[in-house]
Amino acid sequence: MTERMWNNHEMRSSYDVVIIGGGAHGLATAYYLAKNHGITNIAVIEQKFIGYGGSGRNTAILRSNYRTEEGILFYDQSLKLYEDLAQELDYNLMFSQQGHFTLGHSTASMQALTTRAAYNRALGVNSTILDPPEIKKMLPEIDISNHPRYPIMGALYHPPGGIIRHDAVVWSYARGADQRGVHIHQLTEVQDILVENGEVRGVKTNRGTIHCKQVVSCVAGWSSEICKMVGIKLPLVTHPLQALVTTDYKPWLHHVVVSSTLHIYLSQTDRGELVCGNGIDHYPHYGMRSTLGFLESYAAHLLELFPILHNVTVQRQWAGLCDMTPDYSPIISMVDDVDGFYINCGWGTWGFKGSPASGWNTAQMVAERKTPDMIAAFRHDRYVKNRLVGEKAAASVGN
Ligand code: PYC
Repeated sequence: MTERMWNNHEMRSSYDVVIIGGGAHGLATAYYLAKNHGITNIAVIEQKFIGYGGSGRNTAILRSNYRTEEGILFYDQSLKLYEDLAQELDYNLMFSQQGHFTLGHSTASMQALTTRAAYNRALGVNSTILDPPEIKKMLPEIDISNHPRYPIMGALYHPPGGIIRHDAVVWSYARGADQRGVHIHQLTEVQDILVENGEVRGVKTNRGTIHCKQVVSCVAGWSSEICKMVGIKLPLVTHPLQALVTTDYKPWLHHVVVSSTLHIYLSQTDRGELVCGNGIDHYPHYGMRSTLGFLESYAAHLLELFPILHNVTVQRQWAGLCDMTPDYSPIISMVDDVDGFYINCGWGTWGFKGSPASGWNTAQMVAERKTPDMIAAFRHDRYVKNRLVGEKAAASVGN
């Protein structure tokens, strides 16, 4: 009989910590709480099934070539945790540090990419600028001629960037947490968060009330709804982001390629499929349906970069939700007015790549009841204190 990766448990009437959201952030937080801090009386509650949200819908791209010191150091920690994750969790995560190109098609974007390369290198992250012939050497199928509407002027090349199998990351964090005693409750929907005298007392769910003194919200696109339950208003706007996957082809693309001007990114998995994604849809929405408009515009833009793809077959397309913050940096924060409530959200279009560092630091914050230095800049009240951490320039695509 196939061994189950995690177990079903009766829901206890109380836990030390309840984590809302069974995606990579929630599960990584549970795993590191158990592994790093010995806190195991934890419930992870998920309204659908684990990995149903952004963790199962992203395009599995990893990188740390951000723009701000805070962002670069945080995503560098995340990438380093990813480097050891398959070994640590004893699971084949199909991790491939194949290198990541961000193409520049204008003088302004080349200036922005050059600044990022310099900031990255100053903080020990490997990034460099390549000219079109150097790009062509590594991506022989790319069109570097003057024929496309936006000819390629250069690229930010980031060798440690790459891809991983996203669902395997979710499953293996779930298994690692389960093995350490964490309970994972799927199909469990939060209806309210109980607070008395400014302190968390529990979570009301469709399966009964759980008493606890600490609650962590890791629900990405649904964060505004959960935070409303404890009276916190966040400057988040939720947008869909669409992606697609083709049928499988002989390996020909050996690096991740991103063009912010053309609003596209793509990579090829070890199974041969091309995984392709877009910027966010321009309307705030909670819908997760993909559209024909996306498919048409994506195909047109993709063919400008790679004309050889005129015959590919799309296998599937989908959408996920992105919880966008005004400065494009996440919110990982304690809340002064609600003791025991922690927010982990605002991941925008790059939550998946941040999940190990997010889990690591959120776990530390919960265990020590104080904010680790690594995430001190990501407090929720930075928007009213005018301490933004502007990462828009590091977005893969112009959102
Ligand atoms: O920021 O690397 C990124 C990214 C990939 C897909 C969406 N965003």
